[in-house]
Amino acid sequence: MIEFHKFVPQFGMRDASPFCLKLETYLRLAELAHVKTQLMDPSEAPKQKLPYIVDDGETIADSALCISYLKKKYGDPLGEGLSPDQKALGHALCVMLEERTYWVMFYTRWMMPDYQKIVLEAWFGAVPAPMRDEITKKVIEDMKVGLRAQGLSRHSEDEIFQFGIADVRAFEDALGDKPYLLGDRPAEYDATGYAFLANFCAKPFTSPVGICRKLQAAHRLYRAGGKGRLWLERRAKKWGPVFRKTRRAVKNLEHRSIPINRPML
Ligand SMILES: N[C@@H](CCC(=O)N[C@@H](CS)C(=O)NCC(=O)O)C(=O)O
Repeated sequence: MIEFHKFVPQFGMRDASPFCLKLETYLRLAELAHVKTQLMDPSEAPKQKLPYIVDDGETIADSALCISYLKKKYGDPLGEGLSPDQKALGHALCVMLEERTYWVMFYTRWMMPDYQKIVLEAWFGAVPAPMRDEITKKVIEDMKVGLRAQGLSRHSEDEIFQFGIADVRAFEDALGDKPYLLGDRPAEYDATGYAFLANFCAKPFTSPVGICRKLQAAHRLYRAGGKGRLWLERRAKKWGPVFRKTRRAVKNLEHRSIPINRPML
């Protein structure tokens, strides 16, 4: 049996990590039986990141490497009938979401003060006070170094959101009004698409990217097309007031400088 190591459910989602939600969605779409181990701390993971799987004594870390292993070992039912150019499109869009758009999400959650408070409370709230302050300070400092090395934090917040909106629009345009990225049947790329769209639309986090009307429409389309194979994420009611407050703040930002409903870049 495949052992799937992921984070605990958070913020009304099965996983607030888009990479874990991607792999969980893939396992479900490919109908691969698995058992879940839900963790708070990825430091014991083979690459100190989640997700990873253990199968027949073999450990594979990284969602893309896991999917590639699973396809080799159990077959590729989601890839049947796809042409090389369809696969190339799916691959390129997923790499965009994972390697660039992800950082916009990361910035929103960990660098915007209102959300930073929420994620720190969710992940480190149980740690005793003096130690908690020390740990969270170090975590945020390390993240800042990471974001600077990656390059995103060298831009203004408006520019960061412009990148995010351009990315999700590219994905939405490719999705069009089809139920899945490449047509009527889900492909592996829909696991990534769904995981990122769900995470961008999730409460309490929002940003000009998350409230982009087209993004929400694409997410709705996925949920409808999924007919239970992809999930309708639960609404996290308790975050309502924070969501409303930050949504107002984001709307002001939108009016100030981000032409959300007009072509950008
Ligand atoms: N490329 C990896 C990315 C995994 C990843 O970045 N996971 C994050 C959560 S979204 C993580 O475990 N971070 C913990 C850390 O960096 O300490 C994959 O596809 O699995």
